[in-house]
Amino acid sequence: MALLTPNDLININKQLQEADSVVKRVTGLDIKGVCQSLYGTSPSSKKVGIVPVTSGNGIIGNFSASLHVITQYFGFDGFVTDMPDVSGYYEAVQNGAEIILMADDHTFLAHNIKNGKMANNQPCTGIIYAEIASRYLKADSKDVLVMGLGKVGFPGAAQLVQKGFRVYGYDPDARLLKRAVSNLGIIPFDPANPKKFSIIFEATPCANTIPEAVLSENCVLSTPGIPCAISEELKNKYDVQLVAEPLGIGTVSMLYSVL
Ligand code: NAD
Ligand code: 2YH
Repeated sequence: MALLTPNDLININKQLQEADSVVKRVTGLDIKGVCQSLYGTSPSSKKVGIVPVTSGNGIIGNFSASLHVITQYFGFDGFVTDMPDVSGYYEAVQNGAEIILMADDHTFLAHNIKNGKMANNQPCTGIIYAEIASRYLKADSKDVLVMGLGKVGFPGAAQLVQKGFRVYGYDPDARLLKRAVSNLGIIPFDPANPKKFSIIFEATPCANTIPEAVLSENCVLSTPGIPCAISEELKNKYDVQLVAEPLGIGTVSMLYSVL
């Protein structure tokens, strides 16, 4: 399981603003607009308690502070508890939190304690990045390439299938590729026999996963994967519309999904 580092989260507000402007250019909507349309909900400044968690590898510098910035950026009333763990949870509820955000090394959850709805970061991240990709205004066909069919990639691929896209998928893990073919009906993508795409969704923990042969001029690459799936050189060569941000887009997807 890849963990975020404090470096990934430097100046999250600027990273969010930049991501928002690419999302607007790609889809015609900002990130909030995509969430609203995807989940049919809107925030009305809900109180969100952010609870630092010390278990496993412990607290990640910038993590809770970044969640605070993200909640404010998207119009929620976020606050970070002074205490971590169980005491922090108690403090959040005592201070009127309606939604709790907390993460250990394996699970990052949002729990709306008023209506009981709960969200997991991985599927929510896959779904929103796939949704953004699916809304590309200049797409030249309904063909989409999905690279990585794990905990984030599979739900994203499912979202694209459900929206009627012709989904080509690849994962070097043959079991995961087979699962996506049989459960979702995706078309296995053979890197040795590539074709070009105007929409690509990537969710892997590896760099340079996008071969040059699949890139079309001005294609959209929507990717939560860390590190980035494409080199700066290829991005510039093909004028790729890159949607990539380390925490905020996935988090706001979780929040809208529990309203
Ligand atoms: P995972 O391990 O469940 O899945 C990753 C998959 O990528 C694996 O199945 C692996 O076989 C596959 N893969 C590896 N190399 C590949 C390649 N060259 N081509 C195609 N597939 C390849 O991981 P996950 O939980 O799905 O997370 C994926 C990435 O998304 C990680 O980098 C994680 O840190 C990141 N992530 C980012 C956010 C965010 O908000 N930006 C949120 C959640 C996860
Ligand atoms: O980054 C993570 C894990 N990869 C799980 C998220 C799933 N994408 N967890 C963050 C841990 C945060 C830490 N416990 C803290 O600072 O509270």
